[in-house]
Amino acid sequence: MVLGSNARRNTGKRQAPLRVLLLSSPHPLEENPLPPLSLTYLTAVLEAAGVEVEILDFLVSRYSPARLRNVLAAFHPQLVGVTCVTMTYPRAARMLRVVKTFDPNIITAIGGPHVTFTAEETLRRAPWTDIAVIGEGEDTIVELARAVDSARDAGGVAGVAGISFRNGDTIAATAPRPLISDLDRLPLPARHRLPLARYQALGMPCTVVTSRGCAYDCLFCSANRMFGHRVRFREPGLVVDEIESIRRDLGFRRINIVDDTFTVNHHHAERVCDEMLRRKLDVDWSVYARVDNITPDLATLMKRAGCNTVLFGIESADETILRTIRKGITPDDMRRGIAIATKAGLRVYCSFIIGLPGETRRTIAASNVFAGEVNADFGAEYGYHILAPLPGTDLYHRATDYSLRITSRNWACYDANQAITEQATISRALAEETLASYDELIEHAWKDIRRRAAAGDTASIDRLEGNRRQAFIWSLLKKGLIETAGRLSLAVARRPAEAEATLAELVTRRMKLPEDTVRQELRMLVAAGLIQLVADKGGTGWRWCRERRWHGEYPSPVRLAPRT
Ligand code: B12
Ligand code: SF4
Repeated sequence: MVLGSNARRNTGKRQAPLRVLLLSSPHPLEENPLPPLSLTYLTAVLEAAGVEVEILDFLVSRYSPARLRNVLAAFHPQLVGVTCVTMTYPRAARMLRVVKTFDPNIITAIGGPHVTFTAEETLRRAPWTDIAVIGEGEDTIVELARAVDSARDAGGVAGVAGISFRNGDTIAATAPRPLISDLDRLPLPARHRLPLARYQALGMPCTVVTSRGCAYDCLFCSANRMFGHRVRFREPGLVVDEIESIRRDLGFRRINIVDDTFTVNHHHAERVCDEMLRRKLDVDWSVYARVDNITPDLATLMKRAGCNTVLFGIESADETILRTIRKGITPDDMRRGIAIATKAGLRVYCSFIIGLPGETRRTIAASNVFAGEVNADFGAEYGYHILAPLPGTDLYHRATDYSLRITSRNWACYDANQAITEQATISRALAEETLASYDELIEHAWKDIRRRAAAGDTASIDRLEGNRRQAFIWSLLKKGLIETAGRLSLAVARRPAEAEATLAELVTRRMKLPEDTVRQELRMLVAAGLIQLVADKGGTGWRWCRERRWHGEYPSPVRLAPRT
């Protein structure tokens, strides 16, 4: 198709605003669905430009092509954009195919850290995708929306920097989009457009970014190619305004600061902490950090300001591997960093990667020993992933230089839980065995928790409860049960106790769980203000609170009888 054929001509009459639908691509609960910042930043800039935007967040709702089609039919977007990472790319691409099949005139766009480095391949392999957005998307999406709104032909998007696009039978790329030099000019993320009650029911924290970019250059990571080598910082006062509003207006008590390395610039990190302390914010927060740039003073300040968890990328305990991957740290640095953080009272989580270049049975054993030691000495927790050479990283583009053979090009397998590389020193089977033995350790730990819970240990009971509750909520979300089982007749909806009992009965049947458990869980959701009884044009019944009606499944709006 020719881009822009869906464009509206300037007829001199005032036109309705352009409509853009933004989609997230689903991933499993084990990958921790967090409120997607990408879509909320994109929504905020589009809204500021006068565009009508809806987010359909499939991270925490049931995906089906029919559901997507229902929303397309109801909202009539002219532009649909989807965000994804490598492992979710195949699903994201299939979603855009549904969109294009539904209406070939809708312009389809895809963005995120995967397509940034595979733009041409993406357009070639998924002919129903019109535009791949490269790098930061805020300025690009606004210009794209304007181009779609007014262009007569492909020439409209050809002037938008930072994209690859389909131009007839060929694929063209425009000039690179410069990084946003002043992040403070961006509006605050439009989180109110997300179905936040669902994330809250799952017990997830809210995401915030205080800087973009990474000053390091690890072999397996694309951070600096995505967001720049020079870290760009937001004004701490504005960051804390945002956190304060997340706490006060949205009700999150936990924040995940998702900067690549929060501790890289002490002056910035200290100003964020000082401002949080000054405002006495009642929030718990976590960060990603490096062992070589955390100091006792900074760790103590972070702890005082509410930070409770630091995640360190340890990757390997073998010095040769650490040098090969350009991590720039040694096992001594790791011990020191972990000791500093735990001494300050921070919970430490160490992340390892199995299968890095040069990995052998011996280096895996060294990492295991190191993990065991820091766990015993400092109580540091740890976890393993298997190497997934992601597009945009040196390891992906120069795999053979590192004697690595990439064995799968199926992006869905790039979840870092399965071996997709081989090298002479380590077989795929060994990498997977290592992960399996780690999984066994986790299973042992859970057995232990169950045993202690049975003996009456309250912390263990709480942990088990939390886990069970999360699984219950995930099932509610992914089966779309509140949306479907929650529909009630107006008469029942007007009697809250009966409405709750009816919902519990239907959910019990669909989930095959004891009715008491279901009643108790639903009671908690009602009490916490996460689900509520609603009667409006969309129908009557239970809904997740504070969400746009697109998230529900209300295909045929009901006309409400006047109240008697
Ligand atoms: C928070 C985070 C997570 C969270 C949750 C992600 C979420 N749902 O928000 C958790 C911890 C669960 C997580 C998990 C994983 N993550 Co992660 N994560 C991040 C992190 C630290 C921040 C993401 C973020 O919010 N960034 C800020 C926003 C504003 O940036 P953005 O999402 O890139 O969006 C911008 C552009 O990409 C673009 N854009 C994005 N989408 C679209 C769509 C359209 C239409 C347009 C126009 C533009 C556009 O515009 C946006 C605004 O500028 C990033 C690193 C980073 N600094 O981004 C890694 C990162 C995204 N994660 C990564 C990876 C590998 C994973 C895992 C696979 C890890 C694993 N299992 O080993 C899983 C996959 C889970 C999944 N399917 O998402 C990689 C992805 C690389 C890749 N090629 O896919 C990253 C980039 C880290 C890295 N440097 O390697 N992650
Ligand atoms: S692994 Fe961490 S420190 Fe290394 S380049 Fe990526 S974000 Fe930066």
